[in-house]
Amino acid sequence: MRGSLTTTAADEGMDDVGIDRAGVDVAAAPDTFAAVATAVRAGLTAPQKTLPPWLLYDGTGSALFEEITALPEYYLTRTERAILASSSDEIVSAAGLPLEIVELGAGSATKTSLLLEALLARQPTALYTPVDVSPTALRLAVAELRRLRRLHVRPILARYPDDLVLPERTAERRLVVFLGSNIGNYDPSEARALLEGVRRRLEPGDAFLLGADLAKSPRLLRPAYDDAAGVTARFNLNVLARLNRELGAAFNLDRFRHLVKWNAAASRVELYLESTVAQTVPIRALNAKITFARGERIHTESSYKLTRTAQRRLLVDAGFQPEARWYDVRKWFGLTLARVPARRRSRVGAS
Ligand code: AVI
Repeated sequence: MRGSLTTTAADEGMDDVGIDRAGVDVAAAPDTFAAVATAVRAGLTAPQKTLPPWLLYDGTGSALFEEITALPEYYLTRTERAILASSSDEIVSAAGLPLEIVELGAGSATKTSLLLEALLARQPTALYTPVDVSPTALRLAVAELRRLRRLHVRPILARYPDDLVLPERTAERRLVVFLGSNIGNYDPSEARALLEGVRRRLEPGDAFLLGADLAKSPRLLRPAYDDAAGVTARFNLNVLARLNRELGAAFNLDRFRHLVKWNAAASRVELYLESTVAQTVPIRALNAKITFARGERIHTESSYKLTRTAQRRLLVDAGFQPEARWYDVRKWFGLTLARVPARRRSRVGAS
C-alpha cells in the first residue's frame, strides 16, 4: 500500500552479481505536495471526514509503523514471519523453479529475506525486485539483502500496480509477493482492482503470494490497533503533524484522540482521529478552515480481516487460481499461493 509517487526505475549502478551499490535514486522522486493537497481538501470537506491511509507513511509514520510491528499486541508481523520461517522452501518450490521474485510494498524486506534464502538454496542466483513508494524503505531493503551475495536486487520506486513497469524477466517464472496484510488496507473494490492489475502484468504460469490477516474476534483485534504503549495512537496522530508541516495547517494534536472501532458488518478495524472539542483548524496551503464538532471523527484507515473463503474469492475474482495455503498454528494469518491461469482461447472467429 502507501503510495502517491510515480515510477522511477532505480537500476543504475547495479553490480553484475549483487546489489545496486548506488542505492535508490531519491532525487528522481516527484514532489507529492499536489497529491497531498488534493487528497486532504477532498477528504476533510466530505460529510464523513477522511484522510487516505497512505498519508500515514511519511518518514516519522514509517518509523512508527516499524515500531508497531514489534509490539506485543501486533501479532501480524511475527505470525507471518513464523510461517515464512517454517514454509519458505515449500512456498518457492510450489511456485515453480527457477524463479524470480517481485515484491509489492517491500518495506525493509526482512521477512522476504526468508523466501530469498530458500530460493538461493535451490538455484545459483536470483533476481529480487522490491517495489515501494518509499525510497527509505527501498534503501533499507538493499542494506538488509547485501549479505546475500548471489542475489541481484533491482529496486523500483513506484506506485503499484498503476505505475509499475516490470523489467525484462530473467527466469522462467515470476513470483509476485504481497505480504504484511497490506491488502487489508484497501476497500474490497480497490483490492480487487489492485490484484487484477498485478495479474495483468504477469504471464500464465506465474505465481502470486498473498499474506493476509484472517478474521478473528475483535477482542484480539482491538489491542493490535490500540496498544498499551500508545505507539499506534502516535502513528495515527502523526498524520495531523504531517499536515501542519506540509500544508501549513494548525492542528493541535492534544485536541484529537486516537479511536479504534470494529465494524462487524464490513469485517474491518477502523481507525479514527476524534476531535475532543469543537474547533476550527486553518490549513494555509489550501486557503481553507475546517470546522470540527466535539466528537467528530476523521476516518484515517481501515484494516479488513477476511475469512479464508473471502480471501480465496478475492483471488478468484481477480483472475487467479489459488493453489496452496500456509497458516500459523492458531490460523490467525494465512499465506496463499495462486497461479495465473493459461489464457482462454477466444471463441470469437473460431471455426
Ligand atoms: C500496513 N498495514 C497492514 C497495517 C495494518 O495492520 O492494517 C497498518 C496499521 N495501522 C495501524 N497499525 C497497523
